[in-house]
Amino acid sequence: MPKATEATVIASISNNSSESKHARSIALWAMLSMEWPEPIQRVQCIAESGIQCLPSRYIRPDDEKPIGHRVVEEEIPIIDLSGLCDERRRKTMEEISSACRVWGFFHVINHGISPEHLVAGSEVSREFFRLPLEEKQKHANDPVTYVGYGSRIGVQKGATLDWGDYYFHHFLPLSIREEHRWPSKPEDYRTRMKEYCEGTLELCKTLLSVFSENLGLPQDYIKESFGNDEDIGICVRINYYPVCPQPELTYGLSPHSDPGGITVLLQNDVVGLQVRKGNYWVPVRPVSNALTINLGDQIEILTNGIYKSVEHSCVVNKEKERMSIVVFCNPNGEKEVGPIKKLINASSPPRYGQMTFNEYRKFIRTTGTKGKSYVNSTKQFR
Ligand SMILES: O=C(O)CCC(=O)C(=O)O
Ligand SMILES: [Fe+2]
Repeated sequence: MPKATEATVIASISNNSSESKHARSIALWAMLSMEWPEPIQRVQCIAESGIQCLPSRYIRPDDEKPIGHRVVEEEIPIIDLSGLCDERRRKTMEEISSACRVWGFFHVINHGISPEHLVAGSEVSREFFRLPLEEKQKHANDPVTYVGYGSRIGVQKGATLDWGDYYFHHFLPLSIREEHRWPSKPEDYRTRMKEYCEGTLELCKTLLSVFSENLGLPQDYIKESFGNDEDIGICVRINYYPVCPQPELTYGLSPHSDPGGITVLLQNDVVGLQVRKGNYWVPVRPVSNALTINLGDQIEILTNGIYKSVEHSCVVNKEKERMSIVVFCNPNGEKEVGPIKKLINASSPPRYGQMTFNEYRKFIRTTGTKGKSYVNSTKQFR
């Protein structure tokens, strides 16, 4: 297999020929078989050492610093999902349709997951990051599967890093759940997280059927494009953003769109998430007992761009650590995803090519977060 360089990967994402797509695929594979390019340092350890100045590898270039963001205080929609079950159904469906088209981001309340399960999921996640370093290190992850305790996304040597640690693992399909790779402490982590994931799975199924109906498709259409009940993808990423001595110079998570289908976010009460709206950014303020939904690249591709994945980023702060539990609902990794045929016609030709989700997600796992560059690079121009 040819040896990939960072340059070949970067060059191939901005070129759209079929040879280049093939080259991109080979390059991404080759890079993924690598180790992390530099020794991993835990951001939590750096923060707890009491440093006053940010180490240079976390400082973004001037034109990428969050202080360059124009931030506008708007509210993303809050949608009461209990309305789907009574006479408000039509109105609620319309609210979801409008939120998907205008924002790609919305809060949901009365989403079916009890406040107790939200609290339990948050607590076990928080407790994991309170464990001694040696305990967390037992689960250190690698750049091939990403499963475990991690501190970077992407394997580009010398890349500017984000100010955050995370834990990533799968819930579905069962064949890749590998529960022994979930945190073993706190002791009730696995039970609590399973309950939380079961709840989010039901929520995602409901949303996928609403999206289908709103787009004039049979109710199960998008869900079945993700896989059947056993092989749909559900994975968890717990993000931990320690306090930061110079938050104006870095991100907890730099701008990106999520590569998958639907993202369900539970954040603690510290504001940090921002969503891009045109040329400005809107803070996503936590709403009590709500979950925040955002659309990922696979929904943009399946809907042929009718719904768009939306760029977002997280800023950090000097006083308070921030945490989020993110559940990603994705197409099964082996399933080819492309624009849904029923959404294509003469005036709306296919705008994206076909690719399996496993192949697609190699991009972010290789180059790290890069705005919406990958989904844009898969567009077919006619
Ligand atoms: O921490 C957050 O609020 C967002 C996290 C996120 O965007 C992600 O994990 O993809
Ligand atoms: Fe994200």
